[in-house]
Amino acid sequence: MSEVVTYNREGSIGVITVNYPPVNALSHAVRSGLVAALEQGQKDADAKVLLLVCEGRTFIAGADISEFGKPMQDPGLPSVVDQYENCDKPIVAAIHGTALGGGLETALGCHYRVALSSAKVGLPEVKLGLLPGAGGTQRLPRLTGAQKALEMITSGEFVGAKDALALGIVDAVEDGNDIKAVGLAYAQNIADEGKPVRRVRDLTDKLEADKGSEVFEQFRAGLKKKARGQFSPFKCVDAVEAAFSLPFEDGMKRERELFMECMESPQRAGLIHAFFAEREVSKVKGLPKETPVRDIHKVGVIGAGTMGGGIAMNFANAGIPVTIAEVKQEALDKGLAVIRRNYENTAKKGRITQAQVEERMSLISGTLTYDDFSDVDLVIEAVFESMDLKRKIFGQLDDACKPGAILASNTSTLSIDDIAAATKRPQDVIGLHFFSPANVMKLLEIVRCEKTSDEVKATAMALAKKIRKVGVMVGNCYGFVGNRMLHKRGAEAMALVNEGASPQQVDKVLTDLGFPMGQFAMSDLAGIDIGYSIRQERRKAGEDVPASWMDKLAEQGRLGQKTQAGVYRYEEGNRKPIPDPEVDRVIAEFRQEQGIKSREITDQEILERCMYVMVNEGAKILEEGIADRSLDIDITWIYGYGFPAYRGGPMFWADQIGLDNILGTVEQFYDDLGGEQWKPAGLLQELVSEGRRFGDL
Ligand code: 3H9
Repeated sequence: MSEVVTYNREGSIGVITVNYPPVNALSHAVRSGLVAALEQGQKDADAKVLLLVCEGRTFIAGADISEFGKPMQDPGLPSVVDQYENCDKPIVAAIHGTALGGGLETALGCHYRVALSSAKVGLPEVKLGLLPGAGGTQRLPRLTGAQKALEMITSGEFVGAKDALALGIVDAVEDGNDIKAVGLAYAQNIADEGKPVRRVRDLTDKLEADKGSEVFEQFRAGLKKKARGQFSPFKCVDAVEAAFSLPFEDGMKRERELFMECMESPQRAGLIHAFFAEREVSKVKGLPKETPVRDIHKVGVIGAGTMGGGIAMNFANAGIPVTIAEVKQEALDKGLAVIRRNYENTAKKGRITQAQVEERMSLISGTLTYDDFSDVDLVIEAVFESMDLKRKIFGQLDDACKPGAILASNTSTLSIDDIAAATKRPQDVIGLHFFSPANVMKLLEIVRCEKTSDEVKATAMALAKKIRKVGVMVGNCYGFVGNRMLHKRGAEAMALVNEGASPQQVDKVLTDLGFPMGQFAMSDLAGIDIGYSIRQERRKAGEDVPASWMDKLAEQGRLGQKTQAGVYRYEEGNRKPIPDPEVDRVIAEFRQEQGIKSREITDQEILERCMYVMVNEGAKILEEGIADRSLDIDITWIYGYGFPAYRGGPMFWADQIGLDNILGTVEQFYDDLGGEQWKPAGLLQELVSEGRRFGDL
């Protein structure tokens, strides 16, 4: 008897129960158990109707992702689902939590579906570089028609129980928490009414209605923009289309072929790495799971600029009151007005209601004095990058805030240890580095100081979750993980332009790789003054930061999108970067001043110089213990800078390219170009000599 799937009878209902924590994933043991329990149910003469129900927090959340990439053991899921569908006794699936991927496909193989109103269903395989491979692409459209099936399968988004009912995915929705009781009552009803088996595969009316529809071409065209560079979304459309053009059995065969193509694609490997990495980053090395966390009931933010405002919105969105401090009333009013406008815009798009706009705004207040921070549990400073200013502020906060309040800085480059030293509570100081736009980007880089207490670290990690961010714990150094690598890439991008490339050529290589925007479009978004003031700070600190044509742009007031001119120019109300001959002129003038003779630069050189410099720096970051694992770097880049998740992050990508290839090129650049950034990282050399990869660390 399987331990993870059991069979027992309650009255005339044969109950098949899956109990495989944490999410009842369809591992080999669960698949075998499902088949064995079904056989028992079929043989059990007293069972009139069968009920499939799960223990724990959720219905089956999908295939066991950790088995992908390894040889599949029989029974395969499509066969399990077929056996359920072919059963001659009616089977009811009772859904709570989430029925996802193979989980929903199993439920679709059952003859009736009842769900708790809190449940959600979805086919998120596309987010793993796959498509539903156990009949989901063939059965779902038979219930919902083409449009909705395509929406769900190509986006991977979940649908709430009530919507699922309206779409015909489930047959009934019940309030309450006791899924077994709900399932038993529903199954009893089926038994009492003598309802027959009802196989989704046999439904044809929705198929007839959408046969020959243009919706498939429309989806393909839409995906060319939305899913640029991705493999599986297009295969999802092909598979769903097969449901409309082929008989069920042939459609299933087509689904399998397309599923295997996805399974073998490197994008599947990248996305699955990203899935597990996202969960691993929450487990911080050396920070016990049971570390106590402090309650965060009220938050203060210093600075009502773009960053401060965006940070404040995260807390209001999570229902946490937040007070923003500014120096002048005018700046405060302006900042609060921008926040309101952002919420109003979201409401206009229908993503929140007007009542939610008011509710969130009511949680945000403004002040001109830190005296109002006497009762906050956490303050996040988000003023511009000046060490003198930040140290002054932290000294004042130390006096104004109650003991135990956490003092955090949103600095993107400066030493948190130096900031902490301006207080008498360095154990309560931490870096909370948000990414622009702070209310949108999912990454929160959490920077531990030398003296940050475990409790404060654990509180920051828990807080990230609460405000729906992915928190990555990193060590303190210039730029931490993300910006330290970004600045190396930025310097290289700038050097490539000095040598002869155009900003748009550099950006195109990066967007072709899958970044949503290139280095220079990103500078325009963040504001050219930010990089400029960082360079000026470093120059002030005595570092040798070379002059650049970007300094000239900043000095001319071309600050990026906010002034409608930066490295590119922008039209009113449009964020699309447009190449500007004026910038070409500034670059040409700069080359002339520096005595640089420009040369033709290939896209391959741009790719290698922009990306390998990051990988080499990432290796140094690992060597120094600034990041604990290469997956921390991968997640930082996926969620902070839009690194294409289907390439798994820069370090995973490097493993795919081959570290020996990368080291060879890095060594070549070190010889040809020189510079500390090209000095091969010891760790990279070590891994190559041992034939290992970052993923093996
Ligand atoms: C599929 O079904 C293919 C089929 O069409 C065809 C087959 C032929 N497998 O996220 P959490 C682990 S593809 C293995 O922190 P939450 C997860 O790693 C699959 N493990 O919890 C974590 O482990 P740990 C389609 C899984 O409450 C723990 O469970 N399904 C799986 O925030 C808790 O996860 C999906 O893509 C899995 N399928 O969210 C669903 N799922 O504690 C993917 C989770 O050791 N899963 N784990 O770190 C999810 O979206 C979320 O996990 C879920 C729960 C919403 C279920």
